[in-house]
Amino acid sequence: MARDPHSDQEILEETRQKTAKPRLYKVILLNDDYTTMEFVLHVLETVFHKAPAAAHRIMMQVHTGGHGVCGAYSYEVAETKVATVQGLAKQEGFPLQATLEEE
Ligand code: TYC
Repeated sequence: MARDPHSDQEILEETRQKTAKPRLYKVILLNDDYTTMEFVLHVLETVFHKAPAAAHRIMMQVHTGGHGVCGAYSYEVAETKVATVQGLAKQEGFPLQATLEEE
């Protein structure tokens, strides 16, 4: 006998399968020897909307530890922020690099 595609059981299964976890991606800033601290602070305040004290903390974390997290976003937003950082750095002639990591 064919199953009724509109039975209660069928509808409940469909509801569960459509619940996707929103995946977040960390934007990581990498250290280098040439980008100025001032420029990194500018990037953290303008691209990542950090207050001056938070920007300073993250910048020093990158400077002393090699890398630091700027924030976590949807894939599209994170990817756009990485591209924006690289575009600004290129404009100013700095080798500053940013990358993505799934949370
Ligand atoms: N290390 C750089 C300097 O001494 C500063 C710096 C900090 C560079 C953070 C990149 O992501 C960075 N001028």
